[in-house]
Amino acid sequence: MMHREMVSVFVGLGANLGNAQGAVMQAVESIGKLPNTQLIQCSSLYRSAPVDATGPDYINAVLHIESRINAYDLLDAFQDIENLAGRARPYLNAPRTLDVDMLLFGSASIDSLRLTVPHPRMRARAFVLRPLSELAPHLVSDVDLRKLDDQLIQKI
Ligand code: PH2
Ligand code: MG
Ligand code: MG
Repeated sequence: MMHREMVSVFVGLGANLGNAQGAVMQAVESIGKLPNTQLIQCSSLYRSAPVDATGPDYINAVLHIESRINAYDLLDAFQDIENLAGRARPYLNAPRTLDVDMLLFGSASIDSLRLTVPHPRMRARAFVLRPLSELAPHLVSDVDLRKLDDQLIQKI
């Protein structure tokens, strides 16, 4: 029988419209119900000022899962979850009810029209690196974190 290997995946969650905290928690629950997928750990929730964007403060978190789903099917599943949360895409970086981003898919480097992994902007964003450093301190250096000290973010 074909049996894909388990891959360690880090997922960025964000929301800044409606019940943002509820949407992030619902996303964790929905991702946990995906087939052939296990929740490993969710970071603390953070409140953060919008970066390269406008609108209300965000609720952000990072989720660690292990999954046998391939990267593109997982991306489809994340987009279904965003759509169920009422995600609209009126313009780039518009305020959103839910954003589910693939940050890391094992050690894979993927650069296609639909998907770029590692996430191209993750190292520039405190709302990704701070929660990621809780789950995987070996993936985030203090130097990386200190460079982002000017970004407003608070653990909640
Ligand atoms: N997501 C963006 C753009 N800016 N800023 C914060 N604080 N949190 C986000 O999740 C976020 C953002 C595009 O996805
Ligand atoms: Mg995003
Ligand atoms: Mg996104």
